[in-house]
Parts: sequence; structure tokens; C-alpha cells
Amino acid sequence: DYPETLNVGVEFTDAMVAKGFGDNIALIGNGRRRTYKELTDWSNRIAHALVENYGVKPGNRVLIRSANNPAMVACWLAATKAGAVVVNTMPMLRAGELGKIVDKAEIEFALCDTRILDELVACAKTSKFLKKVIGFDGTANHDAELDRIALDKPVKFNAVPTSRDDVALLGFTSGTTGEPKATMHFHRDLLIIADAYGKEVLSVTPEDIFVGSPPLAFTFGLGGLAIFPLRFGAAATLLEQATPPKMIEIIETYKATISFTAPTAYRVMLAAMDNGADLSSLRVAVSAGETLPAPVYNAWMEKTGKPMLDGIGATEMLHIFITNRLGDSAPGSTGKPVGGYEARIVDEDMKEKPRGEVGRLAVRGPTGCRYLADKRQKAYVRDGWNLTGDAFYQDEDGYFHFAARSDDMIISAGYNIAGPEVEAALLSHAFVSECAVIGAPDEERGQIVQAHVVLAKDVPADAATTKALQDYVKQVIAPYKYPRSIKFIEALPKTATGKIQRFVLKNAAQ
Ligand code: 3SK
Repeated sequence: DYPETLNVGVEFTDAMVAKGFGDNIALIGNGRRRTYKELTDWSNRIAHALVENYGVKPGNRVLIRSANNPAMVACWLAATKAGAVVVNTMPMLRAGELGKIVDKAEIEFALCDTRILDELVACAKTSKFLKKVIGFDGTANHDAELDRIALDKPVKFNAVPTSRDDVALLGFTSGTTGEPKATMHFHRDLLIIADAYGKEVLSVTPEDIFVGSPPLAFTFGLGGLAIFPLRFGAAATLLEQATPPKMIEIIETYKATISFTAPTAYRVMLAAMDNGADLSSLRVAVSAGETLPAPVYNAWMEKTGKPMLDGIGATEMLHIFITNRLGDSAPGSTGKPVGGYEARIVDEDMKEKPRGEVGRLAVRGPTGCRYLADKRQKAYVRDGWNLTGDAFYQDEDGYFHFAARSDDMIISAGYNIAGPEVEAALLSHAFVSECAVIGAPDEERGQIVQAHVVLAKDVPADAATTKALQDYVKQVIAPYKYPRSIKFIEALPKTATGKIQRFVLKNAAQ
């Protein structure tokens, strides 16, 4: 139950100061620590500048372009307080990609780290919507237009009294076609995910220190590195280049307690522990974005003794909606729905399937898909249930298990083969560093299982290695699932958020 009038920008700053968290550290980044009081004043000054100097009005869409840093968070909070609808974007997007977002969301204002202005300026030149690109200093030395103007503004700001059901955020997702979709999230949605996942699952306290790699532009990152810490008076460390070695450095330096990243990064962190990396301050490791292979989970539990929580989320749902729990976490399972959410496995006609059978994952709860002006809405939401595009099954004890992305199911000579299962088998072999399995067209079998493998150091990419891996998979899982084709590659194609782009491999195999 949230108040009818609600502005989340205020909830994460002024309200936290009022609750007594003013002197707690809120953000650590670019060599500085900022308290809740400092973040409150900073975002209020920027909000004044946006309204008074640039004419931002409630409901205007404001794009933010930055790597993860405290200035990006201050801008996001400021624009939210001004009643704007924020669109966070990743720094590596090019003018063409930005243009699609600007057109879709009809963006009028953009706040951009001055170190990465070029592509946005190029986009603005041809845009019929984008009126103003405003530079801010991502290094927080206040050496850009917005910072200089904001410095002279008062530290109190009368935030726009938005309603709890006003849109606060547009989360963009590229989908499989590359045509971006914008998902609308209300002010209350941002509090719901904090109270459901942050409190119920992670039990966040003001003593927690968050670290992680997902961009704030991705709702996984915004939740894990801004919304969850700021809701509970905790601190977030923000890294512009969040490589696993950097995350380890931060964990060791600040004694971080909660990490948010994808399984690939945890594999690297596990290897670093053999060379002395100290991750003992972490009390929980959240893994999402890709399914967590059981060998990574088991190795983590063995080496750290601390929980690693696999979960599944979606930009459409805002954050994680099925998860393992502290003290209730099963290897190879994604867990059970987060409080307030329901999930079931359905067939093509939305009929519930029996336990143990693989089907489409359907979920509903307090946050859900609301695409902005998009025909794809009716495919994502049917009969009030969100269809995430994942194939899952639910076991007798109610735990959900990932089988495949619906489009990762390989049908070979009449057999249904879940690509991720073959990947997990390959990943448990010491020769394999990373891999992605797809269905490649085949005249005889319709499709064959094709593995794209990044080999571990010094393993030769030759016929003997291929045979060794094929024989191994046949021993670990049903032999008909073995990869008939194995391709050795230097690196897997990935999105900026670390998700493997299997469609790139599939397109190349056509
Ligand atoms: O895995 C995802 O796609 C995701 C998206 C949004 C929020 C959280 C997650 C894990």
C-alpha cells in the first residue's frame, strides 16, 4: 500500500534523510563517497536546473546516457523529482540505436556524460523529437554545463507530486528482432521490487554494500545497484568498467556484502579465488541474466560457503520474479516466485501443464508488461499472464526449473533438445571456458546440435578435442543430445549486459 501521491525520486533521497539515514553512505564511485544527505542535495540542485533553466515539464521523456557512476544516479533522481519519465541508456549505443529509442519514446531532453556526447549529438541532428542535449560531468568534478548551473541552486526542491501510477521509467529491451520495445514502469513499481525482492529475498539492511556489473540502463542493474540499496539506507559501489577483477578489487576494498552479476563473471571470480582473491565479505551473490550452470553454483558454495541465488527476471516485469532464497536454494533450480508473484507452466492454449512437464512460463504479479504503443503487447500478455518466452518446468516440490528460451529448443530428428542442458554438460568439462549451443539446419535431421566453444587456455582446437568433448557429453546426458558439430571460437557474441547472443550464431548457421 503506497500513498496515492508518490515520487520515487523523493523516496530514495529526501525521505531517507527524514528517516535518519542522512549520514549513511549512499553511493561510492569515481573515488568519492556520497552520503544520503549529499545525494539528496545534489539531485535537488539538478532538478532545479532541469526545470528552471531547461524547461523540463512533468511527463517529458528524459534520456540519460552514461556508464554506471554516481552522477548518472543523481541525474536519474533529479529528472524523476521533476516529474519526467526517465529512459536510461547504455554508453556503447550508437547514433542509429539511440535514434530508434528517441523516436519510440518521443524523447525531448537528453542528459549525457560529456565524455560520450558524440553519438547523441549525431542522433539529435536528425531527430524530430530531441530538443536539447545537456552535458553533465560523469567524473563528478562539476565541470560541465549542467553541473555549473546546478551548483548555484538551492538544496531544497519541491518535487512534482506524481501519482503512484504515473510512469516513472521506460525500460528498453531489444527483443529478438532488434526493434526496441519500451516497457512502462510506474513510481510504485520501483518500490514494489525493492520491498518484494530487496527486503523479502535479500533482507537488505543499512549495513549492506552492493557491487555489480549490470548497467543501470538495464533494470537488473538499476534494481541491484540503485533501487535496492537506496530503499534501505545501504550503499552502492558504482563501476564504469565493471570487469570481474575490478569487482574483486571493490569487494576487497569496501567489504561489499551483496553482488549482482551474471554466471560468466562468477566463473572468473572463482578462478581468482584460487589466486588469493578475498570475497569473504560477500553474504550473498545474486546471479541472473543467464541460467546459472550447476558447476558454477556448486563451486561457489564449496569455495565460499555463502549463498548464490539464481533468479529470473525480465525488463517487462521490471526485475526478478522467480528466485532461490537464503536458506532455500536448490542447485539447477531457479526457485519459487517472489512474494506477490504467481507463476505457472502452460501450453500453447494457456492451459496449465502437469508438474514435471516442460511448457511456457507464465507469470503475473504487481509489476508486469506494459509496452509503450507496441503491437507485441498482446503476444506478451495473455489472459492477464505475462509470457516471458522461456520454457520451464515445475517440480513436485514447487520449484521452477529452466529448460530453454522458447527459441533455444532444438528439434533434431524428432527429439526435443534443450540447448542450455548441452551447454551445462560441456561447461562441466575442464577444456571448456564458455560455450553456446544452437540448432543448426541439417538436411537429414532438420536441425543438429551445434556447440560454439571458447576453449580453456592451452587446449588445442583440433579433432581430438572435438571427439573428447562429444564423448564426454554422451556420458553426462542422453547420447542423442551430443553436439554433432563443434566450432571453436575466440569469444561468444554478447550483449552489453552480458547475455549470450545465440541469435547471432543462429543467423550465421543459416
Ligand atoms: O535477466 C533479465 O533479463 C533481467 C531483466 C530485468 C531485471 C532482472 C533481470 C534478471
